[in-house]
Amino acid sequence: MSILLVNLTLATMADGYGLIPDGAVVIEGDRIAWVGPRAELHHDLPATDLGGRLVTPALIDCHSHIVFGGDRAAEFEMRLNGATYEDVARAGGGILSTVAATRAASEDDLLASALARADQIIAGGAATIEVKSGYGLTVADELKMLRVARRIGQLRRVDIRTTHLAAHATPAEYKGRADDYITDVVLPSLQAAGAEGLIDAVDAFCEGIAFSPTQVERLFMAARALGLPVKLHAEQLSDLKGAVLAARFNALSADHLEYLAQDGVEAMARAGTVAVILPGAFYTLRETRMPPISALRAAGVPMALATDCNPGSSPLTSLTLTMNMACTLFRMTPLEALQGTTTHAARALGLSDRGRIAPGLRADLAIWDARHPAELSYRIGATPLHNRIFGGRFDA
Ligand code: DI6
Ligand code: FE
Repeated sequence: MSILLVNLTLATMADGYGLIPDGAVVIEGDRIAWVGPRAELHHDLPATDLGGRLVTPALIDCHSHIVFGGDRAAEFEMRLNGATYEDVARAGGGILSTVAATRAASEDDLLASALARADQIIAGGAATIEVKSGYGLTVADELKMLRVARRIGQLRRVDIRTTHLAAHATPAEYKGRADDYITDVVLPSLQAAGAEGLIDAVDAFCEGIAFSPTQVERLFMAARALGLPVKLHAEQLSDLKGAVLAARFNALSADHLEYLAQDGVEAMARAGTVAVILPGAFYTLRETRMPPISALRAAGVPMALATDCNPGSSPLTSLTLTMNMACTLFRMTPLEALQGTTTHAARALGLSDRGRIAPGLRADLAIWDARHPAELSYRIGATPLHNRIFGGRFDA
């Protein structure tokens, strides 16, 4: 089946926005077959007229935790009454309350709540969502989360990439024994999930309240032995040199990075590790330390943006709001913001078949009620999506 799209402004994301004002796109099957100015196209297919709308690559949410049980509205209220994120975590709340709710939930219940979140991200123009485990913290419950994540991709028109994040927190039964937790749960769940083909990458939370660089290194060695790429929650609350460690393992990405220092920036630049910037967590935690955007820009580190959708630090399901926050809070440009949710997000997932509009790539496109890509970052709280093409087919 072939489709010809005309009367549109294209942002191909080749070399900046790669704008083509009166563009055309030919799709064959689930791939893009031709892209360019309408005037250069000689094709006798019936054309679909997009009314002058903007067409970009479909967005990519390259860092999310959308599978979890319960919610944390009560914690939100606690923090507004003065508790810090660490206070909440040390009081057995925080991540661990979500762990209890996730363990108690059936696969079907987890799926239902995750689908609602996925639907919101998709309705904002996404066609690829990365989903992490990390709220089960037993072998069985981590596998349960990963299976639920994979089922989202079977039930919805979205490509799901799954990441093993058993090294997210130490569960109560291993309090003070994080090394034993890694031995008993993190490494065995990695082996089991790898054997079931349930994971595309391996992640950890490297932080004072989570895992040390030495502990993360054990995990990364195991990932390497399985041939799985790594990524890391690094320098979110302090500078433990997680990004330097991640770069040493050629990580796809290091994420958060508010406390990243120059040595980390340089290590990431050398390794080609993407910086995943998560303004939703910065905003929710009322963080004041900004990720070093200018230093990352100067060093040529590609910057991606993601929702980090999770019940504690970023209950956010809009990628365009994420882009707006990155511009307003971090002074990223609208071009950087769109690269961050397309080209660079694809790279943060190790995917070279999407994130741009070019022949041979997946035909995953977002059609917007907008004329210029800056509008996507400029509007606050709008969902300017008009339609989506996923795998070469329109949503509606
Ligand atoms: N950093 C975060 O901000 C989230 N996880 C992480 O490693 C928080 C997860 C949660 O609070 O549930
Ligand atoms: Fe996260």
